[in-house]
Amino acid sequence: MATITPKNPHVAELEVDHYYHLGFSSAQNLPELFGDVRFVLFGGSNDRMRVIAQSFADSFWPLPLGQALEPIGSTTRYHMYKVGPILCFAHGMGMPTFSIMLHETAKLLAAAGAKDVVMIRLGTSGGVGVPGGTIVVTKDSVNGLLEPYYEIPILGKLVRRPSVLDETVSSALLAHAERLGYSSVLGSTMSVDCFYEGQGRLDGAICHYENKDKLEFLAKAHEKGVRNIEMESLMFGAFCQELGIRGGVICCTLLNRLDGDQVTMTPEQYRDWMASVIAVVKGYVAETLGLTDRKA
Ligand code: R2B
Ligand code: URA
Repeated sequence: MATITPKNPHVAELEVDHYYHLGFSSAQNLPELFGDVRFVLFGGSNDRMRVIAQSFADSFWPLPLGQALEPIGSTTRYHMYKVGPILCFAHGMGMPTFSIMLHETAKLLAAAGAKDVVMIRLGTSGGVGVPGGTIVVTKDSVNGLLEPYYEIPILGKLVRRPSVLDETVSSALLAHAERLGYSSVLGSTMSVDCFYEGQGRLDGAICHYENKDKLEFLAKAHEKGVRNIEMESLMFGAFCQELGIRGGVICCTLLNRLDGDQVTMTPEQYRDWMASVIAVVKGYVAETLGLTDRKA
């Protein structure tokens, strides 16, 4: 049974470690509060993570009559829910905000002594050569130059870290998606901090290239195995890999970027596509923890 081990000797020297953005600290009884955590599910929006947390509660850990799900800790920056041994977090958009949350969550779970934790990002993305509604499980992530590493300037030096997701998690997610009959694919994900120019869109407020330039780039990305584009998996994969945390990324595509840039699916399509991602992750969690889905 493996616990998370931060690679930072300085943390042990802190009398109290304040997980400032989460609204918890090591002065609390973290083993009691979080020692049982086995899965951490991350997604972009507060609303979506509430829906996901509620869905896990309904299936596996029904709330006592009359009680409602409430976010825990500080809600200033992120909403976090705990349902049984599952933490559901909304990480916002882009790698910088998500990175803060990951550092603090990893330290908190390490201090809590949580064991064999699997972290999964459930998200949305733009498909590359696959239609809207496809499930893409990320094998590895590349940056906006299609290079296979996450780059971060640290103390004046550019540090590069590879971003390969855990093979056992990825293959289990893909197997569950296939078992449920969803159109799904394992592929590389391009991950950037900009939704518009960084993703080669023609519909931002600034664009100094033409449609043919965009299509040439996307064709090159596709040739290199990229099947979707989003804004977090590169940093997430690199973080998990660096700390030896088993991490997975599963996204639905909202559109095929070879056909356009505007996101125009209907609310019903969005709901159904996200529901398929949730169903896959639920299947995986149920299988891992030996649970029966009361709603299935
Ligand atoms: C997917 O969707 C968001 C942008 O709309 C972003 O968080 C991402 O990765
Ligand atoms: N999220 C992204 O980052 N890009 C898309 O095209 C759709 C969702």
